[in-house]
Amino acid sequence: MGFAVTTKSKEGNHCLTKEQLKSIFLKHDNNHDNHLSRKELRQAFDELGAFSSRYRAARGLSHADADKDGQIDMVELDDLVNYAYKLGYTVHH
Ligand SMILES: [Ca+2]
Ligand SMILES: [Ca+2]
Repeated sequence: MGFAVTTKSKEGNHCLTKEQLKSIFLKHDNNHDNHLSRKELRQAFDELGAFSSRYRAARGLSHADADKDGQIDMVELDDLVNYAYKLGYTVHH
């Protein structure tokens, strides 16, 4: 992707848009089954620079996994994006 991301909001940084967050999550659907497993979520949060990607993946799952199958499908993804968006991940310019 070519840019560094951080969880800290500093002046001059721009929050990632929901579209950017979504594309980052989708990029980590490594087996292209249109579901994000806990492992794939962790990798996505790693890229976002989460302090604890394990914790964030667990929180994101419990927040967005409506049918409790342990994976985020393309409908649940919007909730996950909203969850991540509120955390305010930023991109350096
Ligand atoms: Ca997957
Ligand atoms: Ca689910």
